[in-house]
Amino acid sequence: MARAKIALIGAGMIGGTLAHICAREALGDVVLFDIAEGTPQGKALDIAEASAVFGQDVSLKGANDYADIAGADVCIVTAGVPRKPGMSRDDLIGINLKVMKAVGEGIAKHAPNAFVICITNPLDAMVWALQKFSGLPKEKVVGMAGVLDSARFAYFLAEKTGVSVQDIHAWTLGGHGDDMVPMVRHSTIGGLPLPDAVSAGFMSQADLDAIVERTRKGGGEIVALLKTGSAFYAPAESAVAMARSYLLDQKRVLPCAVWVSGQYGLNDLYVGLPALIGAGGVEKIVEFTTTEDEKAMLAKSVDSVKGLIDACKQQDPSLA
Ligand code: A3D
Repeated sequence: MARAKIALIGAGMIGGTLAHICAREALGDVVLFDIAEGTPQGKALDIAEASAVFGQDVSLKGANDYADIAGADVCIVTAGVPRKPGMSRDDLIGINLKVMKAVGEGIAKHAPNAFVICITNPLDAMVWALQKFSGLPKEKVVGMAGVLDSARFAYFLAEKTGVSVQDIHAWTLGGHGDDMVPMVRHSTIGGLPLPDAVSAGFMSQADLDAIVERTRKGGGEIVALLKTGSAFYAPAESAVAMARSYLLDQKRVLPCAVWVSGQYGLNDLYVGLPALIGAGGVEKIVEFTTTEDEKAMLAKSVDSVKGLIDACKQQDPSLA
């Protein structure tokens, strides 16, 4: 059987890391696409040479022409610019919206059957715009943010409690901004919901509150340390988890930015919710029970997403 074809649109820090992970685990043949000449070719060749050491027979190609992504099964989009210190994700709209238009048209023309994972920020607005520009089915266009935000939440919990990351299940819903919603009641340590884990002495309430706050600001913490860009290892791992679930029909339930049509009382936008990802793309959105507090936090986060979408519509009237 032919290997899957994975097109990585954007060959920067996340794109290169994605290519390396996909090749190492032979998830598929990889095409790295970028407007910068030489960068995708150089990274593809470097990883192809590494394949003789890690021992996988996948093909890697660098490209500056959309024709090279033809027939891709998965497209992962990181094209655009990342944050620099002092910038919010929202500051990126002007540049990245234009990039989404070019990328959406390229995917529509050459890989219309692909499962598309957007990573470009501001995520919830860019995935919305990418779906509009590409015209691909909404269940085949998703955004990666929740897996990353939830991974940060899980890691901080593991670090504080000393429990293996494998036995921590953390959920972060809503938009990918500082008002994202870490779901404390639905996240578990060894099966214990976090409030019960506090009662059982795994950590104090103050520790848990600090972790929730650190999770919300997790992206900014890395930007401040790196100074020249944003996180790339954990974002790449997170997107590969989503691509793998689609390609292998694993039907994992992962927090992703998905199109809502009534779930959680929301309509007509992309927002981070638990989604079952299988061969059909987003096959189901899982609805958690929510308290009044959780509903209010989600509503606040959704308001921020709506604000970003309005800003996109103002910048590009064809989206209105
Ligand atoms: P970077 O290393 O700058 O790579 C971006 C690449 O996009 C560069 O190689 C550019 O040449 C390329 N590019 C620019 N315009 C185009 C175009 N029109 N077509 C094709 N390629 C183009 O950035 P990065 O890889 O660190 O980050 C990429 C994006 O992901 C940024 O928008 C980040 O803000 C975003 N990001 C999102 C998350 C989420 O959790 C959602 C996390 C981390 C980064």
